[in-house]
Amino acid sequence: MTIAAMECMLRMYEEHYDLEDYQSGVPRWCTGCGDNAILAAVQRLCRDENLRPEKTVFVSGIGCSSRFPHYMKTYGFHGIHGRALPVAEGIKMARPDLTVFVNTGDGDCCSIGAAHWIHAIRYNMNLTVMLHDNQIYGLTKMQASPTSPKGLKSNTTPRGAYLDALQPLTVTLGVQNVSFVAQAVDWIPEVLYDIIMAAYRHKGLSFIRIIQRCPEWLPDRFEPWIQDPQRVLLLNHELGITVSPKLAKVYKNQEQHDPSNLNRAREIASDLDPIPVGILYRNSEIPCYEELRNAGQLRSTKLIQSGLDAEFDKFTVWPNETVGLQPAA
Ligand SMILES: Cc1ncc(C[n+]2csc(CCOP(=O)(O)OP(=O)(O)O)c2C)c(N)n1
Ligand code: SF4
Ligand SMILES: [Mg+2]
Repeated sequence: MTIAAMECMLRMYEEHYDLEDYQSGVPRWCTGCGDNAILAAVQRLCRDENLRPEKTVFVSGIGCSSRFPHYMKTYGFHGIHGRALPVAEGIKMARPDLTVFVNTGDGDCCSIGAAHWIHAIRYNMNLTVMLHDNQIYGLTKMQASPTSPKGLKSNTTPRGAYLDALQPLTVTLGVQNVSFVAQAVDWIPEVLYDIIMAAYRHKGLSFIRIIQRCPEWLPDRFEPWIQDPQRVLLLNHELGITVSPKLAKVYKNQEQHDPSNLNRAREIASDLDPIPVGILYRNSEIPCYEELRNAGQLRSTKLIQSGLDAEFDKFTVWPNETVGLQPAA
């Protein structure tokens, strides 16, 4: 074998990643927490797409779900409550060559971070956003979130939540420049994986609302839907996701939904029961903000270096030239 062939084989070997190459630490989530299923699907995706760990970033806010970057052996930023999206946008703006994922909770995204969420949809940067929606503040021990169902008793709503829940899908589908909206549930891992994969491959901001179980604070919340597959509406389409025949036998309630149909997507999103699962909307024609601003140009190493030098030089205390050097005594 020639040296060139050996080098080529070595590179192929080095550039092949296994699941362990993306796994970091032991997740501290509760047993049965839906975040575990989301993590498993994402690690599988990274392995299957052979994502280079040093070119991949996970950004989160604060919450149980926002611990996500700790469990990925990639770059990560466990950020500030509600600010996952602007941090991710900053990263993508400076380094459009990186693959950037965002993990955010229903409190993080739809409460304190709601303004960032709306503007991120409009900016349509090439990010994969996973909303871990357990309909409760998990980390801080059971306060109502905007997506908590009406009547839910929690530590902040002891008489039951007064308002109808905010619907993340209808909100997202109403924003200018929306380009990808999907819904998944943590208890159908095959579809969860397919949806995250489709979102990752979409160019533009892909928003996935993942209905996520929190057995600690809302133990039976989704049990009626888990026990009755008829209460899940699978969106099956060649332009969306196609479900396996095995799964189709269990989840018989299906709709052939063309994800380019925005009006139908909005109607589907408004029907809460059965829970729609699949890709509601996809439009690859919407321009990404980072391309409009950077015109696809990566900043050169030299440019980055000179920018950093300029920043550091701001704090330099220069010797007073008028004093000059005193001759040694
Ligand atoms: C500025 C600020 N306000 C409030 C908090 C307290 N806090 C931490 S996590 C959290 C809510 C988390 O809920 P969610 O985003 O739904 O995540 P989950 O824990 O359910 O995954 C709150 C209110 C904080 N850390 N920072
Ligand atoms: S409190 Fe709920 S959301 Fe947090 S780790 Fe436990 S089950 Fe998951
Ligand atoms: Mg939550």
